Amino acid sequence: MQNKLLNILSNNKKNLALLIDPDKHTPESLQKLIEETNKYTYPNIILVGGSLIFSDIENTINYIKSLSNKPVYIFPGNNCDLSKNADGILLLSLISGRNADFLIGNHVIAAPKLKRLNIDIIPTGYILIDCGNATSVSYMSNTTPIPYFKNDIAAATAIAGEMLGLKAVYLEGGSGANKHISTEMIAIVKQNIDIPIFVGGGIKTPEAIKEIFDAGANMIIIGTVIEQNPEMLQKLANMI
Ligand code: 1GP
Repeated sequence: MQNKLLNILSNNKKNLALLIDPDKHTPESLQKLIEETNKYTYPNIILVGGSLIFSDIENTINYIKSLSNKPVYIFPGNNCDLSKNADGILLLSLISGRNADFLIGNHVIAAPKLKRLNIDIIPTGYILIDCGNATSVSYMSNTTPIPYFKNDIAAATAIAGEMLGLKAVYLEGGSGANKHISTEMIAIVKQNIDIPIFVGGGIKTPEAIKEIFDAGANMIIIGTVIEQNPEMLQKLANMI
């Protein structure tokens, strides 16, 4: 199980992850969406989570696993979001922020349980970028995102994450962002690090997916556009 996601990332130049927010689905809508996802090679990864979740994340993961063979990774909002039935977890350290709870505090609380779960753990530098609108993740984490045009700060943050031994960085514009992170910023981060780059937040069109992969993303995360428009799945999948 260990390093399963990193193997997938090293074998595929382009990866698309579908983010499922458990609170946004009924069992029926989730079943429909997962069955639709099963028709295509992409998305090749399913993430489950969000900044604040009312539902039981484990039930959602079990349900998805009963319907799909695609790897399911936890995208945790805090140390409550754990499940032994996930394939793994993006262990996010919010390195763009200066809130110790999200840099290391939640990790210390989760670590003993996480060790017992024996799932694939991906130490991920989580970097929030201000894409123009207030986001749940910024509010919930009590951190200030990096300004949209400050490519140098984003690059330096990513370099520091790589130097600290993190295995990937996630450039996050925030769920439902009006615009996605600029391709200039993604390209500059790419020039400066060798670990995989994940990009999410406000990505809505096949054209945006192409531009973001061209800029150097290894994995793109989409959520809101599919919640609002499930038929977009085929168009986005076909772009890859
Ligand atoms: C949010 O990056 C993800 O954490 C996905 O964002 O919902 O805007 O696609 P969207």
